[in-house]
Amino acid sequence: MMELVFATNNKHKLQEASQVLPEDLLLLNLDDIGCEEELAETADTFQGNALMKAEYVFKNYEVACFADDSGLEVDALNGAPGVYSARYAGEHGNAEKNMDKLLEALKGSAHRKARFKTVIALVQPQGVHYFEGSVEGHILEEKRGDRGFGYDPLFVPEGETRSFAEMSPSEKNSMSHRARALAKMHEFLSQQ
Ligand code: ITT
Repeated sequence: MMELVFATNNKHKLQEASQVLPEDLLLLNLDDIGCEEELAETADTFQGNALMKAEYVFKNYEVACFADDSGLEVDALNGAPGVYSARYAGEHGNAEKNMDKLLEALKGSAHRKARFKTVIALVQPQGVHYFEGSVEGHILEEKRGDRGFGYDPLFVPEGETRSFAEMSPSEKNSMSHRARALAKMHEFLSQQ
C-alpha cells in the first residue's frame, strides 16, 4: 500500500483528507513520523508555502509527502486575507478573532463574494506536483454553525443556504476547495 505523509499541523485538514482519500492510500501524519516542529510558511503565495511545508518534511524525513496551503479570498478586500488567512488578526490560527476582523472589514458592505482556495504540493522522489481546488461563495453577516474550522461559520458556498460550519463533514467534503484538490492528487497518484 502506498504511504503518504500529510505535512500539516492542522488536525481539521487531516480529518478532511482522511475522509476524502480512499483506503488504498495509507495517510500518515507528522506524529507518525516523529516530526514535532511547527512547519514554516514564509512565502507569499499558496504555492510557495505549500512547497515549503512539503519540502521540509521530504528533505528531513525522507518520505513522500504533500502539504496544503489555503485561504479565503474576499473580492471586496482585493483578495485579502488570502495567503495570510491563518493570521489575519495577528495571532496564527485564532479563528474567532480572524472572523471578527473579517466581519468588521465588510461591515455595511453588500458586496460579499469570496472563495476558498487550496494549493497542494506533492513531493516525491520523482519530483514536485501541484493540485489546486477552489469553491465560490459569499460571506455571511454573522457566524453560523459550529462544525468545521477557520472561517467556516462565515462562508456559504454558491447554491447553498447553509455555511460550511452548518454542514456535516461529508457535505463539506462534497464541495470544498480542499476535497477538490485532494481528488485531483488522488487521480494523479492512481495513474502513476
Ligand atoms: P498548516 O499550515 O500546518 O497546514 P494552517 O492552519 O496554518 O495549517 P494554512 O497556513 O494553509 O494552514 O492556513 C489556512 C487558513 O485558511 C486556516 O487557518 C483557515 O483560517 C483558513 N482556511 C483554509 N481552509 C479552510 C476551510 O476549509 N475552512 C475554513 N477556513 C479555512
